[in-house]
Amino acid sequence: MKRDTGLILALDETDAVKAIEVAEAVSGIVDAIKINWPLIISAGPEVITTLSRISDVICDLKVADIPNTVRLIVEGAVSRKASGVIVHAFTGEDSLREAVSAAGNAEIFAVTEMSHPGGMTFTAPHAEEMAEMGVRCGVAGFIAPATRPDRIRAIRSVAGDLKILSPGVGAQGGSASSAISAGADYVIVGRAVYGAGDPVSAASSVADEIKFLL
Ligand code: OMP
Repeated sequence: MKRDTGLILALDETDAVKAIEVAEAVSGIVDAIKINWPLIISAGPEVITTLSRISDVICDLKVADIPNTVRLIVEGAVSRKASGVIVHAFTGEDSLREAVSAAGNAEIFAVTEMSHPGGMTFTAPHAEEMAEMGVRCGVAGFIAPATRPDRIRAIRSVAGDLKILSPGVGAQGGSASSAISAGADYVIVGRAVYGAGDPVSAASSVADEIKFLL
């Protein structure tokens, strides 16, 4: 995945036509487009391949399952041209290793701690342990919360040179510049871009905010 702007669009738009329009409009500003269940359920998994012609696509499937099921899901996403897949780390080492092996040349990003307040209850207390495990398993990087920049710092101290992608900017209250300053390589931004009246201008303003920090 390139790192020209440090911005990843979270395309949770459920109208497939609008989603493709937004993806095309911001493709020159974002380093990748992350899609999650809302778009995949409404548009079908072919949307992965369609979007891959516009940008690198990260499939945020938050995979959390036994190793065999993890393999089947990751292989399915990669065969449709996903460049990356997001999986939960809490499922443990065997599932995480299987994800990395099934991904081949695609990248696996492991969620260590979720960005919403509920993420503090069960994920945050174990986030560093999960990141250590992720390093051992060969993941490409981690998802760490822009809503809590101190926690990005904590994950960076374990992650070494691996990538950190931070959601929670804008609609969830986090700031892009604080996340990058705390050690994130990319910010993931959804509603503040695709839900804006002018998504191109919204994406540009996030990119401008962080360009001197990358
Ligand atoms: P907005 O809140 O609209 O910017 O969207 C954030 C995106 O990041 C959504 O697609 C979430 O599912 C995703 N996300 C989080 O918000 N928090 C997390 O802890 C992890 C993710 C993720 O894995 O991308």
